[in-house]
Amino acid sequence: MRDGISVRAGRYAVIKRVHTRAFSNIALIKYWGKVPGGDNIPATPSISIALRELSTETEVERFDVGEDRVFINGVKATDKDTERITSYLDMWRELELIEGNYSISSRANFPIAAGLASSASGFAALAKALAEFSRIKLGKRKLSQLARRGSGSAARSVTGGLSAFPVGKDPAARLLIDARRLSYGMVAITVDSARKKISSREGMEHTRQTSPFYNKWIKLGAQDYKEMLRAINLRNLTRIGELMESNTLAMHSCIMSARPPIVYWSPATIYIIQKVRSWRDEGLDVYFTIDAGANVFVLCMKDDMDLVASKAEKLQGVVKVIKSEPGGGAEVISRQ
Ligand code: 2P0
Repeated sequence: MRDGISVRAGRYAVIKRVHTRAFSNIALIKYWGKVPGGDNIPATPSISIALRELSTETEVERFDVGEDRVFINGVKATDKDTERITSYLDMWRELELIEGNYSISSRANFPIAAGLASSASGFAALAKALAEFSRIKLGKRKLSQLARRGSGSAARSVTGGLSAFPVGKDPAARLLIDARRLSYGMVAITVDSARKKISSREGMEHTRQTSPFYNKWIKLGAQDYKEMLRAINLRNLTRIGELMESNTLAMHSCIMSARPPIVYWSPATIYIIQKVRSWRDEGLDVYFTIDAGANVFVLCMKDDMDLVASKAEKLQGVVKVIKSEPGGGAEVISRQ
């Protein structure tokens, strides 16, 4: 037979090892909160830029006997991480997309679980690799949906560039502007690369259950998303940046208002926020955003990244500064 599925089925039997890469992404409009009882469905729509300098490479090898094995940055993963990844493989097996067991080896070129979006690039790279073993050819939309089941933000790393991730029944991210056509970049200013104490997943559930401002945040997220789409259409960096900052602060206010509160920031976070504002007062077009961690990301024109990085490197409490142009979607590096 020559239909797509049987051609794919033939290939499925021969693929043994796949090597993929996906870029991390940082949201301009944040996802924080899930629809209860859903298949990891965000309660807020989000918009992000993938970052070329922050990537995860994943090698996946298939075995017909034995158990799944998981390695992160060259060492055997913790029980918690192994359980999260094997449950994710179970989902693919239950959907009858893949068979057998797998050895997963994932390497990030940046600190994991420290507010640098490691689960986004990690699950996008993994989903991209598993798709190569799938008996059915999976399009980008389906792949983004499957990546989302592993980690919400991973849906956006499948598409890369500037991507929008709406809410809905089984949402997927879609590419708004290709990485090569974007004139903006980001400078990551890391102040604390320790693994965060409360994961995003735990933090968002705690916020949903206890913050008196959670419902307001959900409404605001939807409004900010629409407004950001308009600002992006107009290529208006000032509007994009101002909205990104407001959305970031609203998300963190909601997180801090949970009971007991969660504070992801460190003193250096506030110090850098103030510095970014002062650089703006001096005429630089720079805007900050912060994920579920203490690190600060600065959105600016690509041409201004060197200047922003040199200013950031001089600040007290800064551990590392990474300049990054936008990155593309998840990709296959090799298959055997
Ligand atoms: C975002 N974050 O939009 C927001 C901003 C962190 C702060 O998406 O539970 O790791 O795996 O779906 O994707 C982090 O949440 O959460 C996140 P799960 P995820 O980038």
